[in-house]
Amino acid sequence: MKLELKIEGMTCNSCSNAITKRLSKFDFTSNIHIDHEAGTGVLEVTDPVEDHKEQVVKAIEQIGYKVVQ
Ligand SMILES: [Cu+2]
Repeated sequence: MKLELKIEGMTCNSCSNAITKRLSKFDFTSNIHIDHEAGTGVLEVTDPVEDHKEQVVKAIEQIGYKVVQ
């Protein structure tokens, strides 16, 4: 399922790259597109979606960015 997140705190390419790299480590994510200019993150996660979404949000926040709904 496709997740669309609003992410605060990204200022440049290395921010979006850091998030992409972190989320790629999960085996349930794919097609990760993080855009620092738009402040968005779009990716696919497998079931169970709610659990995986929670892990994605937690991982983004652990590296210093904030997910707003
Ligand atoms: Cu940056």
